[in-house]
Amino acid sequence: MELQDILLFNDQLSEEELIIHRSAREYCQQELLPRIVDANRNETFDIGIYKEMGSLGFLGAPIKGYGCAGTNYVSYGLIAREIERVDSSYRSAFSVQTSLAMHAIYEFGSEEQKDFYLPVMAKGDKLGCFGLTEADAGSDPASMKTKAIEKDGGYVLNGSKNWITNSPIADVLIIWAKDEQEILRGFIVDRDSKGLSTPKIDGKFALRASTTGQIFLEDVFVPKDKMLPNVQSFRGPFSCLNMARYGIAWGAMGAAEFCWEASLNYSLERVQFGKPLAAKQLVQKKLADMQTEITIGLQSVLRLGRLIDDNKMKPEMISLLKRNNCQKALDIARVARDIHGGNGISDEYHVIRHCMNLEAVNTYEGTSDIHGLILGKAQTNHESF
Ligand code: TGC
Ligand code: FAD
Repeated sequence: MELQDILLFNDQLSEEELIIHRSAREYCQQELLPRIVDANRNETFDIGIYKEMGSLGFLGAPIKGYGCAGTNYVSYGLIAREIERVDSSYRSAFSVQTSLAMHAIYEFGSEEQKDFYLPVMAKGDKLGCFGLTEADAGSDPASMKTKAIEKDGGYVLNGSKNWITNSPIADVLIIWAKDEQEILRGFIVDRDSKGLSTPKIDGKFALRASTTGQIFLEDVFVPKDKMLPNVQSFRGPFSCLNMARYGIAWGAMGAAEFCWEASLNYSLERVQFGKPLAAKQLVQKKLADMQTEITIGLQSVLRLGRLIDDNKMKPEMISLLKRNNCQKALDIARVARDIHGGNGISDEYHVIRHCMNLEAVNTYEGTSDIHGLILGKAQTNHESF
C-alpha cells in the first residue's frame, strides 16, 4: 500500500529535485535492496557500490565543479533519504565520502588538492574516510592524542583513530591531529603511506554492511602539500560534521519510512483474533504515531535544507534535527519490530536490521545527548559538556 503523503510533501519540491529523488529511489530499490540481506548477514561491503553512486552523480553531489553534480542541499538530503530507506550502512558510505572526506578537501584544501582528489572521488574511483575519533576521545575529540610534528618539508604523524567508517578500504584518509603548538591540523594521508595500518573492527551488531576500522599511524610522513592549508581549528572537522549530520537527519527518516510501510503492509495482511492486525486500535495508534513523526520529521529537514541553501544555517539547527530524527526513527523501528511479532527478528523482514543500525546512527556524529547539550548551551549560554 502506498504511504500517504498527508502534507503533500512533494508539492514543495522543484522539478529538478523530483527527478533526483526519483532516480535515487529507483537505483536504491533496484540495485541496493536486493544485496542488503546478504551483505548484512556476512558483514560485507561491495566497493562497486561507490562506482555506481559515482556514475549517478551522488558522490560529492552538493560540491560545485571538480566533476561533482553541484546539486542543492535539499537534493543531497533526498538522496540520503532514499539510500537509508535501504540501509544506514549504505548511507554511511555516501555520507563519509561526500560530507566528510570530499567536503574537507573542498572547504579546506588547496586548489591542487581539489583538482587531484575531488574528480576521482566523485567517480568513486578513490574512497575516503575521516579520522577524528580516538579510543579515548569520542564525544570530546578536542582531547585527542594524535600528533603531527613538523619535519623535513612535511609532518610526521603518530597516534591512532578508532571507529572509523571505511578505514580498511579507504584510499584517501583525512586525519585530524594536533601540531606542536596544539593547533588542530587536517592531513590527507594516502593509502600507500609507510607506517599506516587500518585493521577492521569485526563483530558489529549495527551497520554490518559498512566496513568500520581503526587507524594506526606510526611515524607516517605526510609532505606539506598534503596538509589542508585552510584549517587550523576544530571548526574544520565540525564544519564537515554539520553537513554529514544534516544528511543523517534525512536518512533516518528514510529508514523510518521503510519501517512504517513494512508495518502497515504487514498489519493489513496478518490476521489474528479473526481480523487483520491493522483493524486493531492499538496497532492503528502505532501507525498513526509513525506517520506523525515521519511527516513532521520530513517537513523539518526540508526546511533545514532550504535554510542551508539560503546560507542561513546555524549548527544548532542541525543538532536539533540530527537528534530528533534519529531518536524518532529508532523508536519507530523498535515499534515496527514489535508489530512484526516473531517475524520481526528475521532479517527477511528488514525491520530488525534498521533497528540495530539506528542504534549506531543515534551514537555517531555526536550522540543524542551531546546534541541535547549543544542545544542547551545555545539556549542558556552555559556550556555543560
Ligand atoms: P568548541 O570550543 O565549542 O568549538 C571549537 C571550534 O569549533 C567551532 N565549532 C563549530 N564550527 C562549525 N560547526 C560546528 N557545529 C561547530 N561547533 C563548534 C567553534 O566555533 C570553535 O571555532 P574556533 O574558530 O573559535 O576555534 O568545541 P568543543 O571542544 O567544546 O566541542 C564541543 C562539542 C560537544 C560540540 C564537540 O566536541 C562535538 O561535536 N562532539 C561530538 C563529536 C562528534 O560528533 N564526533 C563525530 C566523529 S565523525 C563520525 O562519527 C562519522 S560517522 C559517519 C558515518 O559513518 O556516516
Ligand atoms: P562516549 O563519548 O564515550 O560516550 C558514551 C556515553 O556517554 C554516550 O551516551 C554519551 O552521550 C555520554 N556522554 C559523553 N559525554 C557526555 C557529557 N559531557 N555529558 C553527558 N553524557 C555524556 N568517528 C570518526 O571520526 N569517523 C568515522 O568515520 C566514524 N564512524 C563511526 C562508525 C560507527 C559504526 C560508530 C559506532 C562510530 C563511528 N565514529 C566515527 C565514532 C563516533 O563518532 C563516536 O562513537 C561518537 O562520537 C561517540 O563517542 P564514543 O563512542 O567514544 O562514546
